[in-house]
Amino acid sequence: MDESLQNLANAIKAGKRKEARAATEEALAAELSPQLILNALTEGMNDVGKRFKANEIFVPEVLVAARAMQKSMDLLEPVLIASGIQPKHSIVIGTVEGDLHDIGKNLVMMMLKGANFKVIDLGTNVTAEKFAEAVAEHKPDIVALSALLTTTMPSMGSIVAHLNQSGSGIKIMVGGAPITQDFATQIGAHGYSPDAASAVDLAQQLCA
Ligand code: B1M
Repeated sequence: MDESLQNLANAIKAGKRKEARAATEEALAAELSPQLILNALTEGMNDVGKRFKANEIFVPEVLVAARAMQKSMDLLEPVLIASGIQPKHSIVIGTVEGDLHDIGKNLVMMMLKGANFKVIDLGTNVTAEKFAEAVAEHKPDIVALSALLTTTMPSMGSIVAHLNQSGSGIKIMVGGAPITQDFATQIGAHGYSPDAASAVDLAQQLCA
């Protein structure tokens, strides 16, 4: 691997924003293919995801890695668009109606971006109608719902029911601290993941 790409992957793994930016600038100045740069970025975030799953690192480290990834992505995104390299899959994500917690949802979003998903973020307190409108507008592969409160779990159930009844056939994945696989199955979601790294694996499985 080119030295600047190795530096980029390492900077993301270590959560070093300035280094990630500098390595991306270096790789772009050397006219390396945007796809190769994206691969280095993804490799960095994959490693972060694996270590997070293995409890070797924790939320703060993942957040700093995600920020370093974003610094690189800010420079890379226009080049990727100009060169016609598009993410293969897209996801609409949001925290369900009544719920304002978004730290976990944002972490999931950053990991998905790091795995080259196009992510449309609807924010927090998102109603079933807003999710359905976003599905009609963006035609994503997946809708991802986050809930952090036991009191908003019923809201998650209603949104899944609404989307399943809409006839769009959209795949739905759910997560958040009070959510379990049993609950996900019970409300008719297509997948559940306990953390941000597993959310990427699940999204990839649902798109396969
Ligand atoms: Co709130 N809050 N909060 N809160 N808050 C909790 C969740 C709570 C457990 C605290 C407690 O009592 N111990 C409790 C819920 C209890 C319950 O329901 N059983 C609680 C409460 C009660 C409340 C209020 C009702 C308090 C009040 O006003 N009386 C209120 C509700 C507001 C509302 O939403 N309507 C409230 C408000 C807030 C703040 C606004 C102050 C703030 C949120 C700020 C923000 O998000 N921008 C806040 C916070 C920060 C927390 C705690 C402390 C931390 C949550 C967090 O960000 N964790 C939390 C207690 C705790 O967890 N220690 C608490 C870090 C984050 C990375 O983890 O979100 O679990 P998490 O995400 C993980 C996984 O769950 C998973 O991946 C992430 C990373 O691995 N995941 C997904 C999440 N979404 C996923 C989606 C997926 C897949 C995986 O696929 C789609």
